[in-house]
Amino acid sequence: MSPNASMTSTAPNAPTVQIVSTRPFDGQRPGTSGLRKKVTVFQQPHYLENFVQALFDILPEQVGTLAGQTLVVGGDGRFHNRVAVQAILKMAAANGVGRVMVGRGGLLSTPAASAVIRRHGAYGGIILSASHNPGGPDGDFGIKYNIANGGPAPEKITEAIYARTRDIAGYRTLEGAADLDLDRLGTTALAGMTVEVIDPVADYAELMEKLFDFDAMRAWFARGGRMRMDSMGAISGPYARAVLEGLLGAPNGTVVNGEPLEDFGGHHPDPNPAHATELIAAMSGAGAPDFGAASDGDADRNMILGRDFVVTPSDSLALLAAHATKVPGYRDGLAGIARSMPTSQAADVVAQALGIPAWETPTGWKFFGNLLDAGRATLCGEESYGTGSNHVREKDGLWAILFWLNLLAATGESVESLVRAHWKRFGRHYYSRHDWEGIPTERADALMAALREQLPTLAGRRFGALEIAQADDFSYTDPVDGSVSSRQGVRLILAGGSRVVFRLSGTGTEGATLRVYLERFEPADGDHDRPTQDALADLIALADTVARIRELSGQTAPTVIT
Ligand code: VG1
Ligand code: CO
Repeated sequence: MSPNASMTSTAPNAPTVQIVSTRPFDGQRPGTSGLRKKVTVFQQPHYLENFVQALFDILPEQVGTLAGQTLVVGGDGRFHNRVAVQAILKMAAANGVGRVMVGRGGLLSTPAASAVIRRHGAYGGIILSASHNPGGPDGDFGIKYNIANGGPAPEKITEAIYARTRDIAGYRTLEGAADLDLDRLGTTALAGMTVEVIDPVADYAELMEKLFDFDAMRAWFARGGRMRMDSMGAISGPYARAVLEGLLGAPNGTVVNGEPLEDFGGHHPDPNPAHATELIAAMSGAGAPDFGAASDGDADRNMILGRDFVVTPSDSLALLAAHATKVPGYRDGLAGIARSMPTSQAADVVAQALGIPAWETPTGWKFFGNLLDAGRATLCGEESYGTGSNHVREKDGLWAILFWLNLLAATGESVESLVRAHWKRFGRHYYSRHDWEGIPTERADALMAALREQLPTLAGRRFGALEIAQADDFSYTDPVDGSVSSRQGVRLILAGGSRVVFRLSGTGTEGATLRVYLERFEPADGDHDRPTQDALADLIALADTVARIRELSGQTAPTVIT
């Protein structure tokens, strides 16, 4: 396919708008969080451009005219980030965008992009990231669109983009425009559009200062509190250094792997016990720091650790909610707590104690936007190491880490003692997720189909001491706009409240990943000291019996257990 250019403007020596003819690519449907593919897929001529033009084409009808509006653009700095940013800038100018605010070097963490969109009243933003997926020339790349509230576009918009990618025939870009220098702060013009290169950290750091007690956290470090923040070679590095080592006076070296690298140093920038092994090792033993934390490729995920102690994300959400009023930004209490369906019910127990609503949404941050905008929820969380609040419309890794640090400083407690006290008060939700990665797509689809077929017959069935009370495919009706999202995961709810949930990942780029979520409640006066996999053993066996995972996947064990 050769670009067939036609000039629509002819000023000499100035960039001119060019319409490049193109043909649709298959498979440009955004998943849980935008369009994610191998870098090599994005490197095909016109691939990124088609998707971006589809976005620009549908926005006027879905949201309102783009002409003269401000867009925010930035990414997590992975391989292909710079190329993509330059292409998007030219396309934005050719599509009549008034101004683009872009982070220096083309960088913006996902939560910082959300903060910038909100603070500057932008029309929306384009975020370049494949988040926790590996990077580099053979790794993954991704693109997603966020709306004016700073949050991921709802399904109505992502589906409209996808529909447009199916019949796209051309895209608008500039001919004769040199790449812009994105490494210097300041304002330049690009064919009538203003490009403002902004400090990617400034707005975000100011927002954190408004929410947390920086004096108390400074005092915690001054008293000798020791922390290790592992940025995993990704974009949280500059943010964490500026806030922790800069504003809070933590010793230099508190942030490790703090230089954002195009390939994350070859690591998988996914902060969980399976991938953050270096941090787990550093946090074990008597000489370990008091507080450990990590964040993912685009800095929206968080992992929290104490000395020899790892906090489960579902517990983290519940604990932050229970202690929220100790933190300045949440002093007046919470309007509600929202969690994705597979996330444990620990947060619901806290919501009940606080007398506030507990919301259960499908997987993916886009489903929290309406609840936050409507003031019905203040804190949100997912089991996948994502926690956030109404301060932005994305999950926010460093925010969650600062929230914990603020609690350590305010209470003088350790991470472990806070969690153990939480279990003593509310009970413990033993929780684990088993991922079966790289299943051939047809096999994974067949497994889910077989599971769905059984649903009508499962309620009332017994498996040893376990009895299935309810079995369904989760469907969500948004309480604010009434939109319905169905087939969001198969749930087996057992008598007594234990759960097993099955769904296929919507962020992978190779084959299919089956996620099996396992949860069992142990009351406040029960045994909170069992190894998690032991405590869940009967549920793990039940999951395999009902879904025939080994048989239908062709694999003998999960590839990742968190
Ligand atoms: C995963 C997680 C989900 C999260 C999504 C994006 O999606 O399970 O909770 O919202 O990633 O997070 P899936 O469809 O693969 O299960 V990120 O930090 O990758 O933007
Ligand atoms: Co992420």
